Amino acid sequence: MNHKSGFVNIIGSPNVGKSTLMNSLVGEKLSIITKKPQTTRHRILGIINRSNFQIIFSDTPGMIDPVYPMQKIMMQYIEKSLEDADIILLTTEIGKIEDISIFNYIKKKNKNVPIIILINKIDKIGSLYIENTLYDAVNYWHKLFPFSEILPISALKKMNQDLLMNKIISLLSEHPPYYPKTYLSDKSERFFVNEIIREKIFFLYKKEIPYSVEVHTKLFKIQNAFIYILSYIYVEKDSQKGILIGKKGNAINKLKFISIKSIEFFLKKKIKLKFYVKVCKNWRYDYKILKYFGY
Ligand SMILES: Nc1nc2c(ncn2[C@@H]2O[C@H](COP(=O)(O)OP(=O)(O)OP(=O)(O)O)[C@@H](O)[C@H]2O)c(=O)[nH]1
Ligand SMILES: [Mg+2]
Repeated sequence: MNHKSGFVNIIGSPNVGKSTLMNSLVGEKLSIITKKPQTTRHRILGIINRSNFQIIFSDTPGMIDPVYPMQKIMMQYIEKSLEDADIILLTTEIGKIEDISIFNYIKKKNKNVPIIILINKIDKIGSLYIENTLYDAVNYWHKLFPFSEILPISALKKMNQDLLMNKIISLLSEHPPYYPKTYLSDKSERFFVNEIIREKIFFLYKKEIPYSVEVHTKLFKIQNAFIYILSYIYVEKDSQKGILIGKKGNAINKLKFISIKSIEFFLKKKIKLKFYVKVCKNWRYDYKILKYFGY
């Protein structure tokens, strides 16, 4: 057979660079990336297919103590990822003080699956003004996970990426591919459109707006040279609707402009994009609505 395959699940606190890492490993921009925490809300698969192996990476939301139903569902994705992993890439970032309870939880849940500790963002070391930063971090992680390999990386600058890939391949078991060899992800084009628009909302709007927004693409129709896309943008309050649209529609026009560029780049096709902004009160707290949104 000589074919390896397995699930390599990326887990860690918010904002440590999990999505950046998955995109970099897969070589495609599948997950959205922003400077703000709690960007990723779903489990997103990114698949590498080669003749002799298939690696199924999972990007997951950042681990937090969940407060409202959407966050509770996000944490269920992590729980599932801990359960079905063949390898766990436990990701942290240099200089970060982590919440130990999270790691005790991972240890408790882990069923003897190899954990590789990734200390990300080591490209920042020079600018952190902390002596022995990396040395201290490795020591710290070694005490917490004495049987785990620890690898300093930079997802952004692709530092130690080959080393990581070789390590992953060496740990994978022989298995036929789990997915057809042409698959890149488990998510639909509509999902990626929603995510790209959400990324632009994180980029353009401040404070609670990005966290109060959900994007739901209702129409995705290929016709002649174009894809016609209608996306609903849901906010939680009337006041947020006003902010999203902006004076004379300035803000939403800007959002549309930058969204079109990115969606066309992703789909490699010209699109016609239309937005509807709707108020959906407290959607983050309503399990029925969350289900409708695909959570
Ligand atoms: N300097 C540096 N920045 C990085 C690196 N990796 C990620 N970042 C930055 O860290 C921020 C968060 O990156 P993400 O990939 O969105 O982090 P995440 O862990 O997926 O975040 P959540 O989805 O919110 O849990 C972004 O501004 C990235 O550009 C790295 O290796 N070096
Ligand atoms: Mg992410």
